[in-house]
Amino acid sequence: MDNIENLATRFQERIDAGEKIEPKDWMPEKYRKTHIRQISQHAHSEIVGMLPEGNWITRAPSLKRKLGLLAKVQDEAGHGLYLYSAAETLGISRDEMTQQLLTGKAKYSSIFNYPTLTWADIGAIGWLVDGAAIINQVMLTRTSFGPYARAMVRICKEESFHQRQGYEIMLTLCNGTPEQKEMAQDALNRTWWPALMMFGPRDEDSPNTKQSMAWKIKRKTNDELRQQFVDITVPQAEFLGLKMPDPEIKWNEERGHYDFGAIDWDEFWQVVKGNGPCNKERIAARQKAWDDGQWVRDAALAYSAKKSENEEKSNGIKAQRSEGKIA
Ligand code: BYC
Repeated sequence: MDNIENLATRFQERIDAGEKIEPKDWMPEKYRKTHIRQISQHAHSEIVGMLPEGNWITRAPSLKRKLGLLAKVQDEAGHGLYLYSAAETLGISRDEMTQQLLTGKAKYSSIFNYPTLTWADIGAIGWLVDGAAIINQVMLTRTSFGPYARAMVRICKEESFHQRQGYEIMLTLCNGTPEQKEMAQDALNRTWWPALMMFGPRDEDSPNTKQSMAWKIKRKTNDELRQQFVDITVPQAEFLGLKMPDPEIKWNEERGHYDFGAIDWDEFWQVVKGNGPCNKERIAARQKAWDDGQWVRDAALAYSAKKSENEEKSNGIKAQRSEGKIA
């Protein structure tokens, strides 16, 4: 009989060898809990993330833009559903995860607690928010838990369409009237710092990174991914002819990276704790969706109870027939 220590050693050997861990494999309790936390929070982010963008579906400036945005928002719903399913393989139900979101026990990405004030915000979200998400999620296609890694492959393909549609909106605005360009600049100014915060706290303030790196849940640290995002995005802003809202951004030849200014970590933690500009509105919207969906859940449960009752009845009749009790 294997003791816990042997199992844990064997588990780490599998991780080190690059094997995927599957739901029925033995895993340390903390590995399971970390995944439930991260995957469910990721799922909540996808679902809550539909709200700021959904706000613009009826006001998109053309049919083409409306179709693109509708498709994107529907994709986010799909991402949330794959991720909830991946978390369910670890022994938590969808209802429990939803309750954790509604009661504030589970977080969702800080970025979705900011408002979308103009159409340019839809461009900035696609370009910067999906751009940041891809950098984080490409890493997660190589995460050690099989269902999470596999969900990420498809999600990344869709995110890359989202990023391009956002960048194309920005490009159109930047090639438009001076007012349109100003709108794009304003959206960049407001989205830039919150997008950098998406990667989480600095490595030295990140309590989960060390263990998550050892278990290959994370393959890169928060700061590494943030730097990668800055390096990719600054030239894209230059191509748009926009000014980065950070006077300290400068190419550092020695490091081979862009240097950038200090992030306002007080703002980040305030938003994470529920005090951002839209936290209350977002949770109220999710609570309303949950309450409005009660009749659907009731109907589905009633249908399933009736179906199993009918099946039991028909199995009973079949059994009596085979025993010759009835014709
Ligand atoms: N916002 O030790 P750390 C999308 C929390 S959606 C809020 O570094 P970890 C999209 C963190 O949870 C994409 N909370 O944590 C959708 C932890 O608290 P708990 C969303 C944050 O987990 C619609 C504490 O701070 N992507 O693309 O090692 C439309 C300490 O942090 C944030 C994902 O969810 C934050 N930004 O690393 C458009 C990716 N950052 O849980 C687009 C999956 C940190 O201990 N998640 N916290 O109470 C991850 O990769 C990691 O969980 C993180 C944080 C890098 C986010």
